[in-house]
Amino acid sequence: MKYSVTLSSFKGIFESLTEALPVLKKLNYDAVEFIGEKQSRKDLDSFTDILDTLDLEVAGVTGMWGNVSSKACGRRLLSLDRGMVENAKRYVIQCIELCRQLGGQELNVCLFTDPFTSIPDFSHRILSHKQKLKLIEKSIPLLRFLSNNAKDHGVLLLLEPLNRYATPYCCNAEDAVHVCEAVDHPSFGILLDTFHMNIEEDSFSHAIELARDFLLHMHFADNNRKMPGSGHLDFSSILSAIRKIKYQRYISFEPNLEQTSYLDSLKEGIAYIKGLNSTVSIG
Ligand SMILES: [Mn+2]
Repeated sequence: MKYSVTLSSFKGIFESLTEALPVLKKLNYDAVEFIGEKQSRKDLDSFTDILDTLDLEVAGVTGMWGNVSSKACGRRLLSLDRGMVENAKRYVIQCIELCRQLGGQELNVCLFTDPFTSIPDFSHRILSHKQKLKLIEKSIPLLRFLSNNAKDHGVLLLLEPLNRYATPYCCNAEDAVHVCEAVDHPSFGILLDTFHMNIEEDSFSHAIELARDFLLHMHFADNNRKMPGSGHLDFSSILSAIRKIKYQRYISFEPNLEQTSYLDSLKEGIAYIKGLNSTVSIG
């Protein structure tokens, strides 16, 4: 198992992303997930130079979707406005290119639509599951097109189910598997995130088992979006389930970090997961 951290977690902590790299190396992380936003050639070059010096890998690129920024709000793969979909398509293509340049393996996509059609469905009772699937299914040809682009660049495109408070479209492993089967492309798979799973899945192990043929990346955060061990998620059962399906790809931590405590959180979080992983039983 290899361990990575999303660089988006350091927002507000460091002025430059490169400052996080020696810290992560010192704490024995293997890799980082780069932020899916445009970078200057100069910044990218200095970033890759430091990675090489420290012998750190790039796991992939974290797609910036939804309300994380004003730009991200306009990336709507499920929009009814073709211009908006084009915008999201261009964004994915740029991130695939960025991922290739950095030697990363994967980019996550999340499914958002327009605010006027997406009445905040925080209860999952406003729109029926059938209505949601119908809109999601419209994106299949585009997802297949983007998977071809990803394949040409040696990158995997991974669908990440989010919880209902982010988007009501594709919130669990079952919906993601449905999309994967329809897209039917070797470069298209699934990313499961324990924070979102905690809200949407009936059971961690059932969801992991369900997604087993497509599961190519994982985001780890506790129920409070902090590092594992800071909340009450049962990471032994999560690790046990991913060992059972012989998942051997990255565990990428995606916590909210604070200026005053990020060092201890990163140190304790990885120690906690490594400790559980060495004692957990399979199954
Ligand atoms: Mn995530």
